[in-house]
Amino acid sequence: MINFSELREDFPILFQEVNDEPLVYLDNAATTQKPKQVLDALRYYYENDNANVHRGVHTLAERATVKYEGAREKVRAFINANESAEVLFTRGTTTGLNWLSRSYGDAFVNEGDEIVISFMEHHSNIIPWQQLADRKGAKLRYLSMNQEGFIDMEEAKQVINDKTAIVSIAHVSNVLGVVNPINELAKLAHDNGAVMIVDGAQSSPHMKVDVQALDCDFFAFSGHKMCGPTGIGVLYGKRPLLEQMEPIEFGGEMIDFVNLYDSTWKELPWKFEAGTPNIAGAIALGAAIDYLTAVGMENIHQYEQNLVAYVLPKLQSIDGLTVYGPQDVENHTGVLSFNLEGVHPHDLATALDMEGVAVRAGHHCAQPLMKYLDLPATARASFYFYNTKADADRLISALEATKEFFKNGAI
Ligand code: 7TS
Repeated sequence: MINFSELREDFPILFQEVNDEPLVYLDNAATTQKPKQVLDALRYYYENDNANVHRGVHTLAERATVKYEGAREKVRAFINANESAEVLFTRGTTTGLNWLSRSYGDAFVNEGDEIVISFMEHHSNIIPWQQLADRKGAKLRYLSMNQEGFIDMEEAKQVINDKTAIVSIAHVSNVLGVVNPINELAKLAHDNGAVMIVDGAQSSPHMKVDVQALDCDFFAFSGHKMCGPTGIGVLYGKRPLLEQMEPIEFGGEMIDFVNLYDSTWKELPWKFEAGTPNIAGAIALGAAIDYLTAVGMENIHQYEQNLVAYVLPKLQSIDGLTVYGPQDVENHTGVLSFNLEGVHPHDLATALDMEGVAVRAGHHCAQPLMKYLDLPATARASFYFYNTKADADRLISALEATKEFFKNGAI
């Protein structure tokens, strides 16, 4: 049995006061905090092994290379990729999706082809496809969903058709907390000769991801949302697709031979990793994966679902408060967006911050979703495994206090 309240001790940043109150950090969808084990791995690397990878024959270069490639193998196991050559290190989800738009999109999407996304996508999974559609004369199409955020799969069967070249969907929405049916969408994509791309930014930190079981062709995620450092992320792709794709950055590290007027590339995965990579970031991401794996992704998921079961009904019972996304615990992950009647979400987030409770307010980089739901913005509390029921209680009491304050202020 994992004692989750003991895990909290691994996160030094959580033990501080904000506005004279103990911090309650509920902005985990934006970025998560880092355990000592990850911070130690970063420091250890720079104090003991720091060297450039893949070029030196000296001992430190060898050690750095072994650790960097070891981190790639950890990622492979974490997402159950077939081989570590299918794991490309990036800066994060945004970079992975932009690479796909440029590398896969420019080569394989033609005029008149269709690219299918949904109304709930993060801007990172919208703009690269708008740009690709513009470059190629392709058409961008949106899957719609119901009020609770469930994609309309009957409509999806029409929208995804033989014109579709790419389907790119978030595994978990960063606003609605809903889990999307990737398997079914992948089947529709494949039946129509399209590739399935998954934006895994909000799923990889919280649940077991198996890219082979999902049957996606590409899967992008960010280290900083899963206890790793900023500036490191992963793009997974199936080997036959990556083999056919051209790199989008050129320079050192990614070449085999450079002649005067042409060059050849290294094999996978290195042909995509031009320049000195984020070696320390990759190694620290490996440490984050070790940490998460030791806790167990199933345990993390279960623990978070228990927290949602505790907090969702409490939120729903606050008069004047609307929670968006699925209304039942089973379908709602630990991302909870809401509005309190008569209080702008920014004022709400500021009032909660006065009580030491950190939540995000705004459009959450999902402006088309806000438009679709006819909302200017929402407040969002997003939980991770180091949050507790006591944190949930603090959120609820701060919300009650804010409500009272604004009610009385209005009189
Ligand atoms: N996709 C989704 C679903 C996300 O939630 C985010 C970041 C990204 C892509 C981009 O990730 P990045 O690491 O490349 O920036 N989401 C959020 C958020 O909800 N609040 O701040 C960042």
